[in-house]
Amino acid sequence: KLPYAYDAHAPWLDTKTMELHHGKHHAGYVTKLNEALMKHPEISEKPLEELLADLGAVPEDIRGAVRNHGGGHWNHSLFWMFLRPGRETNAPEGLLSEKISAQFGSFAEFRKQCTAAAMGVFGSGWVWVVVTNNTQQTTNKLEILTTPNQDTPLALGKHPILALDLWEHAYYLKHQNRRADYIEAWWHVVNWDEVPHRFE
Ligand code: MN3
Repeated sequence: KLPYAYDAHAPWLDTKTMELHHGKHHAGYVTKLNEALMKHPEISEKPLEELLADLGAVPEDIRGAVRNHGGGHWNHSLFWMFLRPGRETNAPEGLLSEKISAQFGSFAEFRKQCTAAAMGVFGSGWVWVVVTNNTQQTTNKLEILTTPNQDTPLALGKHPILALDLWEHAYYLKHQNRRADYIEAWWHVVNWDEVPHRFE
C-alpha cells in the first residue's frame, strides 16, 4: 500500500498513471514474484535484497522471475518512497546538497547529468543515484548509473538513494513519447525529505 493517495503528485504525475502504475504494474510484479517463490519455499523467507544481490544463488528455474519481478517490486518500492507532493522549485538541502555541489559543481549540473543519463536509456530501464561503498575511500561518492529492464543496483553491489523509472508505463498516458517532459515533471516531485535521509 502506498502511504499517499494516487492524486498526491498531480499534476506532475497524473492520477490515472499512478493508479495503473502501482495498482496494476507493481502489483503484477508482486504476484509473479510470489508465484515463483512458491516453487522454492527454502528461499522464500529470505529478504528480497539478499536474493537480488546474489542472483547466482537463486535456483535456476526461478532466477529470471526473481530478477525481473523481484527487481520490479524492489525498484518500485523505492520509486514510490522517493516522491512527495510537487512544488515549483524543488531542491535538496543540508548535507546532501553540499555533497552534490562539491561533487557536481551545482544542483543544476547534477540534474543535467541525471537527465542526460535518463534520456540515454534505450528501451525500458532505470536511472539511479547510488552511494559507492568502497572501504578504501574515506568519503563516499555519489554516482549516476542506469540499469536495463528491472535490474537493480543491488546486483552491482550499489546502494541507491534516488530512483527514476523510465518504463513507458510510467508516463505514456500523459506524455506519450515525450520522455523528456516526464523527467522534467518528475524533478518537481522528488522527495528531498526522504532522499537526504537515506543518503545520511
Ligand atoms: Mn514502473
